[in-house]
Amino acid sequence: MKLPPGQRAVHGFPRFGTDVAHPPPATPEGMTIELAGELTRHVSLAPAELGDMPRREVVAHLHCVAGWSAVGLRWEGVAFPDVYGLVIEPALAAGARVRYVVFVGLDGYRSIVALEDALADNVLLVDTLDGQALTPDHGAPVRLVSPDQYGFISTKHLCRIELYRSEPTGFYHPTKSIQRTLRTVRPHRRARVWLEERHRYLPSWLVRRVYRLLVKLPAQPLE
Ligand SMILES: Nc1nc2c(c(=O)[nH]1)N[C@H]1C(S)=C(S)[C@@H](COP(=O)(O)O)O[C@H]1N2
Ligand SMILES: [Mo]
Repeated sequence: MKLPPGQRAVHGFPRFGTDVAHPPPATPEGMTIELAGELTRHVSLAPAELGDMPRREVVAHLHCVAGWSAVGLRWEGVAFPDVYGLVIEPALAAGARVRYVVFVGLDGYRSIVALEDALADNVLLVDTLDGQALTPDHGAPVRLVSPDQYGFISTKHLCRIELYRSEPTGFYHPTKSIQRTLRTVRPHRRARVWLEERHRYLPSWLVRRVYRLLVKLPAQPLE
């Protein structure tokens, strides 16, 4: 199995978000995914509505920037380009030039994604993993999955999608101490796994070593 540079496959699919120290957030009754920014009207998407949209299946690995990969995950949901075309574009302000999309989770996590990456055809809003409803551990009720980018892009427990013209300055993590670290060791703007775009200013060979020292693999390596 060929993995992107510096990645090791592990057995199974451990929960390995930056949220691993906390229980996953409960889904509020009647929760919807709110859309915001650059829009002319209020738009939201209920998780159940994904069932009525064109469905897609993508089999992919999930690559955490810390160097491990969960392999062969069968995600199902709606392609983000379809959500964009069917739900977002019709509500965009005239002349709106969206260049970044922010995906916010119920735990306050935010990932910042260049529009061109969000519109790749294997990027999905996922509600089903390996044929079962997404579990709380892996992002219930709906998460983003962007297989060609590091896992930190793939926001779990998605509750809000924000559209911006220029790169937003917000940070990824709700926890202050992690925010401080990320202000120095900025996540890469594109985060493409095959190009090993881990962090913005640090060389990947260094980041790789630091992660290997600091972050224990969450499961046994496959090989
Ligand atoms: N809401 C939310 N989404 C998140 C995170 C998080 O802490 N909160 N962590 C990210 C990171 S760093 C990774 S590697 C993946 C891991 O997905 P998993 O927890 O389903 O294994 O989720 C991403 N999405
Ligand atoms: Mo991660």
